[in-house]
Amino acid sequence: MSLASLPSLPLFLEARKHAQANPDKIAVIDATKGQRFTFVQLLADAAALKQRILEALHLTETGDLDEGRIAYLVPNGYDYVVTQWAVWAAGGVSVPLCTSHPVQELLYTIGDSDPSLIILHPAFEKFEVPLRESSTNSRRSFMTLTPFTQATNESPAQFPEFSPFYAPDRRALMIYTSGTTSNPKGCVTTHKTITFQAQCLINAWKYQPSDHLIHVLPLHHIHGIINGLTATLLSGATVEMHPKFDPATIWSRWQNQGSSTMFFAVPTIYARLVDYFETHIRGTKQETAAREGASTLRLLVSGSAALPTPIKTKFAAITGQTLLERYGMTEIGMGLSCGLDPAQRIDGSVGWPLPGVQVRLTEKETGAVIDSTDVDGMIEVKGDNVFSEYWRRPEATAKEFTSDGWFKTGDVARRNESGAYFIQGRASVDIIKSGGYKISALEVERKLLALDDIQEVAVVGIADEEWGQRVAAVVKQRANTEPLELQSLRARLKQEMAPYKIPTVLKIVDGIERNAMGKVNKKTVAQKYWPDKA
Ligand code: MCA
Ligand code: AMP
Repeated sequence: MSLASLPSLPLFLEARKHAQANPDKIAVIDATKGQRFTFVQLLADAAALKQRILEALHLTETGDLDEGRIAYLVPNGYDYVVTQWAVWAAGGVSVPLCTSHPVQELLYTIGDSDPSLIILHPAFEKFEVPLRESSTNSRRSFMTLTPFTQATNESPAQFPEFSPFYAPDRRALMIYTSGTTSNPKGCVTTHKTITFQAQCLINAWKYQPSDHLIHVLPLHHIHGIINGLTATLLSGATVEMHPKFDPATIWSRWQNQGSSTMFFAVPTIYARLVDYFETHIRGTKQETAAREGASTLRLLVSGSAALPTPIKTKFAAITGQTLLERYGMTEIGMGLSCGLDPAQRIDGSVGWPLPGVQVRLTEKETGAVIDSTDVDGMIEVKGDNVFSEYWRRPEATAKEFTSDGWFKTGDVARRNESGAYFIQGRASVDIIKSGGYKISALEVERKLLALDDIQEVAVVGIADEEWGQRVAAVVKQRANTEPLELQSLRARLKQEMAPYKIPTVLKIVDGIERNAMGKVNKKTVAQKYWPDKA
């Protein structure tokens, strides 16, 4: 079998089917490159890069990474898709690195996932020296990616050969997620899980080959990878990839070119779209075209954090679109969703269990299953959508499952008579959701405590219209240190943490109250300093 063959994974087989039905069918539009890539070219480029990866790792004989991890730092766009598909084609586990992480955090993810190869896109050249050094020290291979370009009529892409499918329970993807412990954990899913997660959404939200997704989400989380990229390509639709979210670009795309049909985003993005419309579009010549363009989209989904009713209402008033809300988590993909039919979108609710996903509520203290309606309980989930393990953390994995195999999400919800779920928040105050990102308060505290001038700290999430929650730090400084200021503190932390984790609110105090056990009660702290936002 040729080294550049593709295993018969459902994703690749479907891509081939779509390409055979329509050889000109575009899989990816790369907004940064200004180029379009067919499904045929995507398969061919993935197969070629697979071969290069195997050669770089001297695996030409076996032709199989055998679940070896490949960490890659590639911007949102066609090169990202090819890299991810090539890793899967080579039988490896894909570890996408976060493009907004400073080097410290990249090195943490690399150290923890222990990849055999790091792939770096030239757009991140500034990281080459530290990442190369880390690979030399730990005998990892290092590769700089040669960006791909659109095939031409003179040298059209050719279908690669296909080889048999390896076992579907092979590990495929590792996404780093924060929990109630201070260090992010690698959440591992298999090909079977990924395919289920994507197919389940295709069935529920009826993705079609005629669909066209404008993709603006980061590609180191489920929302962007599964709902956005994988489900769209599995269904034979086109994904138009932008490097990041920019409200002006989205409004202009909706306004001028009616081709797009789907948009997936977090509530902060919808808040920004509303804001941009009010400040730059309302009352201008573009207003009618912008409203009409947005109103023709087939599907707009909001998730990753609670959607505030005022944002939902304002967006609907502008576009005539009722956002579809759904609930998910890195460990389960998507679990609950409102209906495709707008009549089945209940305000404040994330809907019903998706097909094939089992969801139940249990009592926090006893674990007893709750059958009644309108009672708060812990959400637990079971099904082929659920992850396999936290990488190299068997105890942490076991802790998150009940003895009868349900995954404990840590989210609190209640159900109404129709079985629709209403999220009430998280059981742990140490998990903050800001801009759709999950942040461990303990991780931020640990980074702050590492600074010389900080003696004590409590990090809490406080309510915020734009971000959902903001990361706020209550700090006691060491004696005889210069008064801390937010801006300079943020600047220092930029070396350590992704921008979204860095506190944007700072309160300097003389002491942080503790209980008899010496623990800080975060709820009391938040209420004391931000009574209307706690
Ligand atoms: C960035 N900034 C912030 C935050 N993030 N300030 C307060 N709170 C924040 N959370 C600041 C930066 O420090 C910077 O400030 C300025 O805002 C611009 O930073 P930038 O990184 O450019 O932010 P942005 O582009 O404005 O990003 C906003 C965003 C982004 C587009 C909403 O956060 C985003 O893409 N969020 C999506 C996250 C996501 O996909 N989550 C899914 C995971 P300065 O200039 O002063 O430095 S959850 C999931 O996958 C599950 C399965 C699910 O259910 O979906
Ligand atoms: P993550 O672990 O980063 O994937 O984030 C998952 C968490 O985001 C869930 O456990 C919820 O707390 C939250 N979440 C996801 N979707 C929603 C939603 N529609 N409404 C409220 N919270 C949500």
